[in-house]
Formats: sequence, C-alpha cells, structure tokens
Amino acid sequence: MDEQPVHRASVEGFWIDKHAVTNEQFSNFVEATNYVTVAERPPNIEEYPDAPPEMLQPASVVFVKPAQRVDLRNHYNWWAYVAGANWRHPEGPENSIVDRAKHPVVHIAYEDAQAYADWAGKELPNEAEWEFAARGGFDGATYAWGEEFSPNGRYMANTWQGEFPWQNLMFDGYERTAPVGQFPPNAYGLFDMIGNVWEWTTDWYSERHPIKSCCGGNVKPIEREQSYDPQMPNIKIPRKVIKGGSFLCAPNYCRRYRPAARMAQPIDTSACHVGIRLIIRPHSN
Ligand SMILES: [Ca+2]
Repeated sequence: MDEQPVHRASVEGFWIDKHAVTNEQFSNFVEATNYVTVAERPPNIEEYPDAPPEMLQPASVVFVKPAQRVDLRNHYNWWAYVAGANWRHPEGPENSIVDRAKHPVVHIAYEDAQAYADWAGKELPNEAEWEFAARGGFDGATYAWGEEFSPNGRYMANTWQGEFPWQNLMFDGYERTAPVGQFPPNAYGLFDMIGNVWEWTTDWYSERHPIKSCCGGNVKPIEREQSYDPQMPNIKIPRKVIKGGSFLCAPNYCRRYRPAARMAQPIDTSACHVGIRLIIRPHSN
C-alpha cells in the first residue's frame, strides 16, 4: 500500500556512490573525527522517560534467527535489542568487523548518516533520487534489472531465500551482509541498490505517497510530524523512508527487494540491516 499511488517524480542531475558506505570508509571517518554513533551512546532518560532501566544502555537492533517457524505477526520473534551491538560489533559485543572491511557499515541511525555525509562532503539522497538511480533506466520495471527475479538462475542481489525468519537457504551465498559489489551492477553501474542493506533517504515517511492536487498545484511534501507511527500514538519519533531492502527480505514476508519498495525507519533507530549511500548534487553549492 505504501508504494501507492504510482506517480511521476522528477530529479535534477546528481552523482551517486557506486556502492554503500563500507566499514572501512566509516572507520576513516571515525578515526578522523572521533565520532560516536547513536548506538554507542547510552540513551538519555529524558528522551525515553518510559524505558525500563535495563534498556538505557548503548544497544542496537539485531536480527536473531529463530530455531523454528514463528508467528510472523510478532516481529519480536526475530528482532532483539542487543547491548553492545553497533557498527563495530554488528551481531553484538562478541563479534567484530575485522574481516568485514568491504561490507556495508550497519547500525547507523539517521544522525550518524548525516554526520558521515557532512564529513564526506556529500548528501543523503531523497527518495525520488534514490529510486531513479536504482531503476537504472528500467522505468516501471519490477526489479532493478528487469522483470525476472533471478534471470537464468543468477542471483542479482543479496536477499533471503527460504522461509523467513527461521530458514535461510543462502542460494545467493550470503546469510548476512555481503561485501559490496558481489552482485551484478545495474544499468547505471551501481552495486547493491537492491538487497544487502537498506539505505537512508531524506524523505519523511507516510503510508501513501503524497498526491498532486487536481488543479496543477505542487505536491505538498510530508512533514516531520506526519511521519509518526499511527499504531504507537504515544511514541512521537519521526520516521524517514529507507529504500532497497536487505539480506532479510524474503518472498514469504516482505518482498521489498524492488526499487518501488520503501519502509519507515525511526530516525533514532539503528539496526543490523540499515546503512548509507550518498550523492553529490552538482549545483547545491
Ligand atoms: Ca542472502
């Protein structure tokens, strides 16, 4: 539903990174700036007055594969808030990124993405820019490479094969993130626009695309306050659109490995399947 209504959007010219920001690139940023990501800071009790004390420690959201089939209506069956999980320790304190230099950086909250972009002298894309880039000229096609999910049996992206969330058959070779550039690029030469990790955009999320008025007016952009989750009226955390799907996207659950697909991500929430890709707008200076 949130991909509706299908509509025309236009973008100015821009350059976009060939692949998502890697752990190696993010390390360079942290080394240069001593930046501490949101997941590495203890949450401020004033911002989360109802949080139980054990939740007020540095932590991030990690996918934990259940041992057997679970109720798909309850995402706590596979999501865990893990103390000590952050970009240096994607599954928790006991593991590291030592052998993952070329993997996309994950556990990046929106302000982390923004801080990295500022340092790199680039910008986060808006949703239309991201989607234009992902389509690679295949306007209206289901996938970033055409109409077939795996043409001639070839996997085109790191997604989930098998029955999510308990059975990962890994026909594409990867259980979690893959190093960037392992799958064929799209027609614009961009790697992993689909799958591997979700990527932040600057658009505030709404459950429908904004519609142009009948009489030739401009599309009214979604405001920050409109992006709150209506199912959690007491929690007013704005949400941005993330795009591209991830290694967790499966046919039996979300099928979000398509350029049109989108998801809401609260700006304060980092997770093991959300990363960054940046653009440069030539006239923005
Ligand atoms: Ca996979």
